Amino acid sequence: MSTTEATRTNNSAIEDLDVIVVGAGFAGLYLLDRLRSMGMAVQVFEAGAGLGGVWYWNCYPGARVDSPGPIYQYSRDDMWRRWQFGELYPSWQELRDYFHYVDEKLGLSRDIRFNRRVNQAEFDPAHNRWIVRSSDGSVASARYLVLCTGLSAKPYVPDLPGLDDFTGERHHTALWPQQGLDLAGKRVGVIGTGASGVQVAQEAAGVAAHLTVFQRTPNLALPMRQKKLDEDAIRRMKEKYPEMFDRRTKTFAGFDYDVLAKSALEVSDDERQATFERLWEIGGFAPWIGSFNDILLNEEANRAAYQFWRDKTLKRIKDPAIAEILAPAEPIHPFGVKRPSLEQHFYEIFNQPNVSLVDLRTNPIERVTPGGIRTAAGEHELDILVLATGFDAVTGGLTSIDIRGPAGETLKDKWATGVRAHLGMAAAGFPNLLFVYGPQSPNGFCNGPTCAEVQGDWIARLLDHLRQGNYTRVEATVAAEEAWRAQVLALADATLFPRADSWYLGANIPGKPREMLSFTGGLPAYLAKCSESAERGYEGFALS
Ligand code: NA7
Repeated sequence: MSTTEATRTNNSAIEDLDVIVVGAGFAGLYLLDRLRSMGMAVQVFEAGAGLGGVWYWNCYPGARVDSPGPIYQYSRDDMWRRWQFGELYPSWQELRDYFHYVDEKLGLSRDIRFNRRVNQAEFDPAHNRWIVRSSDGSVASARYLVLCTGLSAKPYVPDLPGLDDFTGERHHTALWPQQGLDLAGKRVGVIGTGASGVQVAQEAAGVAAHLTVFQRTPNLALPMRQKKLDEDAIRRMKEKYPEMFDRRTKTFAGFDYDVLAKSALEVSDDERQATFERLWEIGGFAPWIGSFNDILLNEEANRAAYQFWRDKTLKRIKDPAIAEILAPAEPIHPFGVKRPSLEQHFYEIFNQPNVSLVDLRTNPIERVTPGGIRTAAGEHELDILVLATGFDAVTGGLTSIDIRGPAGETLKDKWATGVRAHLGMAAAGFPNLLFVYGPQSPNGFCNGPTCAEVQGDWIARLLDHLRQGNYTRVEATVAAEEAWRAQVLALADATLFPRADSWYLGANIPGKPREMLSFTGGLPAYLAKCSESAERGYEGFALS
């Protein structure tokens, strides 16, 4: 008898479901509602105590989404008609309110098991079902396992010497105390200047006795252009929502604007400058993925964008030495090949007397001490140490679950030398396992709710097709996933993305294979591939 059979035989309390969805963020909740309405027995298992996925975990001061609220929500008419965000870029608190609103409307919580972290999943080939074991001791079985763990489910804490010796409060931004932590009057240190570091630094600068920002790589941050949304503004915006939601699937990154159909090098200097200015005034990601079509492909075009960004940024920083660390004359990597953060007053904080910047390139951390951080230039005394050091992104949330296919191979082992995931949604050797925002899908280059809906719909249709045809097993083929991998990597090689050690490439994690983890061909091209497979009877998948 196999272990899975033994588990089924010995555990009479086992829950038998059609589908187990892991994660109660945008993707998991979308699928719960969609599959439930198809009459399937489905439950969501969620590690956190509440809804929202990243918006449950990331509750540090200043945490907010980098997409405008109107586009960062479900497109269903009955979900947005009566809901309104109060700010253009909603905070984590507002996003949690939104999730509660959706829950109230759709009654999702009754099928969600909170505080249940999935630790292990093993495929039982005799019954074509997954046996899923969780942190609360529960064992459940389901025909299909759909992982909606998101891009940022596994926080990364660097192995800094002495880290455990620190006697003050120390928190990773994604594991922030749910009850909050008062930074007022404290000496706060922030390691990392990605989106989380920028956001927490902006808040800390206003209240901390002293804030020390430890920067390894400058963030080429863009103006957020945050604003409050009043009733009138919302009413006007809502008139355009149907059109906006329709456009989401037709643009490169699932937004309501697209890359320009022009090269930065084919226009006059005046036109280029005027375009950069116009996009800068719009703010958000417009200067990044709404800009000329060769910014992320051509070095010269990219350098023009960098120069524009630098000129704008330098004007905001008083001390030229600090300005050179934050916006160096010679870029450390091309513009936009690490995800730019959206900032509100990040550069101005360095003009304040209570804020200092440490350039870790010239002055690296020697060790963390009980009272702070020691660099070659001396000790920085701290009460609170914030680790804004990012994530083992895209794959970390999936490979940290012990997922075993019928041959006993784990997903972690399979991907140890590089990801293979057909259409970014399924892997050969792991039948009946699907993932949303998976590696080699548009993930990091797609607005979250857009991706949740389009991939969720594709998965729902696949499961319906299997049910109609009385199939009990679906699995990506090796040939299909190898071809998909080759395509994803070739697309990325034609861009400037390989030029930075970003999480897009897994290059922020020591020892992780360095390869593009996202499909960079744009959402419309990706969706065309997904539809093509479905129309040809799920080409690239073996159904049995
Ligand atoms: P990011 O964007 O991965 O940023 C992590 C930051 O932490 C980045 O500045 C890193 O510097 C820094 N880091 C990581 N390890 C170290 C060590 N050992 N020493 C010093 N600094 C370090 O994560 P975020 O949480 O800010 O944002 C993640 C995504 O969430 C973001 O892209 C948005 O999609 C929202 P580095 O650049 O590697 O030199």
